[in-house]
Amino acid sequence: MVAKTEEDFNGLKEIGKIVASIRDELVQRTIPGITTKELDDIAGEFLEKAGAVSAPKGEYDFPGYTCISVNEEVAHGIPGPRVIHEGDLVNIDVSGSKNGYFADTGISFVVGEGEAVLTKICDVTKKAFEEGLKKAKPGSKKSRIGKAVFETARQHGFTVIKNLTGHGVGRRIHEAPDHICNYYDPWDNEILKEGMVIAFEPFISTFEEEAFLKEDGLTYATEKSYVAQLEHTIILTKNGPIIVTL
Ligand code: M2C
Ligand code: CO
Ligand code: CO
Repeated sequence: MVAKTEEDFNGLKEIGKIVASIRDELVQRTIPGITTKELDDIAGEFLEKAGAVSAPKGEYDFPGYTCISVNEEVAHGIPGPRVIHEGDLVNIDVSGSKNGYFADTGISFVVGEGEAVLTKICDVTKKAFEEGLKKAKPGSKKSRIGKAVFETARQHGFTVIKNLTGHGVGRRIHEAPDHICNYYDPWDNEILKEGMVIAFEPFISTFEEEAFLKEDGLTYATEKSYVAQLEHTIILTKNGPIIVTL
């Protein structure tokens, strides 16, 4: 969507704050021994208390309030009996709606002490997010965001997952612009607009560049690569980006 009114800004900020606080709560509670279903149930309670609706459930009938992806899983991990262990790479992605406004946020992190490469990939993902964000300006080409993400990944010896992208958000969970690529697409001539609302989500990978769908038809995974994601919902303005999911 393109946010124009005070109501738009306030609506987006309200749902942004809700999903961000649930994301942070789940990260805090991700300790060895907990299952992904237990974490998701907590998210369900918090969403209800806040008067918000899970976007995966509400929009796609996804079997979870949130998407929780562990190790080889990259995105759309289905909450279930999987037990979290020390050293796991976990991604928690929380998206929801309230009063007709949607926000989307996610983060990858290592549970306790893990392999050094896991911490590195999470740090590089944050860096790639920051570099991409610098290019997220009204009047600029959308493709500049992906260029910055890809270059940052390469500088640190990593690459990106090319078939998972950011997207427009606001009145729906996924809306125009459909793809905010994490690499440079020379054919993408779209210009970012004042007030445009985007979910920017770099997926940084150790080497594979394509995630495949598991047999469940929902979960994206890689064969052998580690992948980290960081996602925020952002309103683009001439005075700088407003990150509603901080
Ligand atoms: O938009 C995402 O960040 C998720 C979608 C949840 S709906 C099942 N919040 C996403 C993740 C991976 C690929 C595309 N989109
Ligand atoms: Co998301
Ligand atoms: Co998203």
